Amino acid sequence: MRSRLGKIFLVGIMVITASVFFQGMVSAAGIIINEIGFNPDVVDDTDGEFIELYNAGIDAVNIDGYSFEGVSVDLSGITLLPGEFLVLAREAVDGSDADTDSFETVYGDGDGDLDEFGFIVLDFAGSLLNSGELLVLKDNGGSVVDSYDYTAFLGTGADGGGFTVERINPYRPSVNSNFGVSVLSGGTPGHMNSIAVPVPEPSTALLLAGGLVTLVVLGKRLNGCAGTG
Ligand SMILES: [Ca+2]
Ligand SMILES: [Ca+2]
Ligand SMILES: [Ca+2]
Ligand SMILES: [Ca+2]
Repeated sequence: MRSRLGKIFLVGIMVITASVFFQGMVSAAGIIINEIGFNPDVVDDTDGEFIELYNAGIDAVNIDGYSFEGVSVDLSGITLLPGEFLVLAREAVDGSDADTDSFETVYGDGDGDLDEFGFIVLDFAGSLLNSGELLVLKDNGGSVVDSYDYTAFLGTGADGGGFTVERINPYRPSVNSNFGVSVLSGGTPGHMNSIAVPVPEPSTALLLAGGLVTLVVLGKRLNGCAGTG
């Protein structure tokens, strides 16, 4: 028969194991792919496509040298503070193409500058394929920071219907079940997603505290039962 001390020790091991497991599920890097407008409705793809990045971590992240597979960006000198958004637009301000549309004319005031935005807007080179595409964000050492393939949203409202693909919980992994179609027309570039449910993962500290309380309560109960043989 296992002793009381043995039972307490076993529960303690289970709590610590659970803590380590859940800690592994917490987003480590902080910078995430948060929203994708791959097939806009009111403007051409060349004018309205965008990718939104978001710093979901607790530290500022210098993303100088970060790169994308799928599109080309220059993130020189860019640092994202916790809770800060960065929008990569296919055409931030109307440039040399024949029309007069751009990210700024759709989401801003159309005066040809980016002053009205409270977030950084940069151009990307390339395109977001309307047949689906894997986007991979890598740090300056080539390690994958985040990635997402939006192919699951072909044929939805985000595919030429005026909406975008939004991440639901910024603290959860970039899997299809954690993305959905925006409920706001045009999406929410530079702002909290319209379908966001930003619920942090349980931290190790909280789990350990809960585990210690469990141990104390269990220990008292076992001690209380000691006289019954
Ligand atoms: Ca244009
Ligand atoms: Ca402007
Ligand atoms: Ca497109
Ligand atoms: Ca957004």
